[in-house]
Amino acid sequence: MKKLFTSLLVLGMMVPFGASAQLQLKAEAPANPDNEPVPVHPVPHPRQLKWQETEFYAFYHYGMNTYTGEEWGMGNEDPKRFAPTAAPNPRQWLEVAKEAGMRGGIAVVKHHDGFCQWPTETTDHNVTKSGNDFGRNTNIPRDFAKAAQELDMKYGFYISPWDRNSVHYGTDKYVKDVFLRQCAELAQYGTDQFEMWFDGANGGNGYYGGRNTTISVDRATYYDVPNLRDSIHKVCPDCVMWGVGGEARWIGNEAGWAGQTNWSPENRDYAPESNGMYGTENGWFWLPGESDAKATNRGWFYHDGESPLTPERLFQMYLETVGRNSTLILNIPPNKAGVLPDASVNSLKGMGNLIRERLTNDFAKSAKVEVSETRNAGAARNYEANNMIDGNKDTYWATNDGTTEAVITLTWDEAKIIRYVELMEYIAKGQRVKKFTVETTQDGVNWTRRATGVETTTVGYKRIIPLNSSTANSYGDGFEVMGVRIKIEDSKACPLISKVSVY
Ligand code: FUL
Repeated sequence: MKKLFTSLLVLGMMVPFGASAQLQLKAEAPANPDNEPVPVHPVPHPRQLKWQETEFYAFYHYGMNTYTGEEWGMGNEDPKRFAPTAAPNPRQWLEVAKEAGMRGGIAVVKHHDGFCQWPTETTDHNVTKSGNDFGRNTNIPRDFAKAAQELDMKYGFYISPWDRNSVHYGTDKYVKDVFLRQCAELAQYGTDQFEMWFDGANGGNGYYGGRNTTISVDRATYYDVPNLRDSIHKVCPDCVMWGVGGEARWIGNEAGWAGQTNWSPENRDYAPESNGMYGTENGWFWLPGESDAKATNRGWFYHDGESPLTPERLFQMYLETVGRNSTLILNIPPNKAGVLPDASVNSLKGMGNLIRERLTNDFAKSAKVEVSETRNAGAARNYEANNMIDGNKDTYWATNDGTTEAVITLTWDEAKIIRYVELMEYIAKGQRVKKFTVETTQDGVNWTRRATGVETTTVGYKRIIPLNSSTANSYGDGFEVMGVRIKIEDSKACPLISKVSVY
C-alpha cells in the first residue's frame, strides 16, 4: 500500500500541471459531445429507474392469517393452523396479475406473526411444522420466484421486520441472527428480486416466545438498515428496499391515490401521512412514491364473504396512481386453497381489459408532432420531437438550456375521438416540469383548454390526464379533435419529454 502511494506521488510530481497543459486537454476532449442537458438533482439510482418502470404490480397477503381470519396475528398461533386445503399455487396468482396488465408481484412470506412460509433455519415457526402435507410441502418464495421467472414477471418479497413470535425480538440477536438472515435466505430463491417490502415496524405488543409483552423499537436505528441494504444489494443489485429500507416512499394512504402534484424528490424526515402523496419539489433524495391498495373490501388477507372492487373503480385507482407518477401495488388475497378466488380473478381481468381498451391505441404515433424549440443535436444524440413517439424510452425531446416554456403540438389529417393524454419525463436526469396545460382543436385554428379540473403541474415518470377532468368517469363520450397542444409553462430546467401519447 505504502509503495503504491509513493509511486502515485512521484508520478504526480512528474506530470506538468501548467495552464497550457490544461488548455490542451480541454481542446482534445470536449466535455459534452452529445450536448446532453445537465441533470437536475436528485436523480434516481439505476435500480430505482428500473423499479419505476415496473409501474403496476400485485401484492399477495397469504399466510397464517388466511387460516385464523386475523389481519395481525399475535405470534402465538399453533403452526398446525396453517393447513391449506390444496397445494398453494403462486403461478396462478401471477398469471392473473399478468392478464390484468401488471408487470410483477410481491408475495408476503412472513407477516407480523412471524410465521415463515419457507423452511428457514432461523425459527421453528415455519411451514415445516404446519398442519398438513399441502402446508409442509409449501415453499412460497421458491414457487413464487420460479413462476415469476417463467412468466417474465418481476418479483419480490414482503418480510415483516416486526416479529411478534420471536423470543429475540428487541435484541441485537434478532436483527443479526433472525431478520438479516431471513432476508439473506430469500436470496437463494432468486437474486433478480426487484423490491423487498418492509412495513413500518416499530414493534408493539406480542407473544415474543411466551413473554406476552410490549416491545417497542426505533425502526430508524434498530434494524441496522445501512448494513442490511448493502448486504442485499451485493446479492440482489436491482432490489429496491421499500419502507424501512428507504429507497422508495409510502404514498401516505392505503386508498389508492397519489397527489396530482407529485414530486419524486423528498426529504428523509418527511411526514408520510401528510406529505407522502406529494413529495417535495426541492427534496434532497430521490424517493419515488409507491401506492399500496386493496382490490378487495375486507382486509389485506383473505376473509370469507369478501368481495372485490369493480373493474371501473380499479381503473380509477390506476389513473390516480400510475397516472400520477406513483407505482401501484394492488393487493389480491389468495384464499384457503392458496389460489385467487374467481370473483377477484374476474374483477382483475376486467381491470386489465379497461387498461387495454382505453390506454393502448395511441394516436400520437400517427400524428404530425411539432415543437416550439428543439435542443441543438450533439455528436451521437438528437433531441427531436419524434423522440417522443418512437417507442424508445432512452430517447427524448428537449429544449435548449434556459428554455423552460415550450409547446408540443400534435395534429392529424382526420378527426380522432380522444379521452386521455399521457406524458413521460426522461427522469434519469431529474424531475423538471412544474406546470403545463392541455388544449384541443377541431379546426386547427381555435384551441380549447381541456382537463380544467385537473392540477396540471408535475409530470414525473408518467402522468395520465383524463381530458374530461374525471378519474371516476374518465371514459365518457370523448372529444372529437384534429389536434392536441401541450404547453409547458414552467419547468425547473429545460424540459426533457421521453413520451407523449394520446388515447
Ligand atoms: C402494513 C401492515 O401492518 C399491514 O398488515 C399490511 O401488511 C400493509 C401492507 O402494511 O404496514
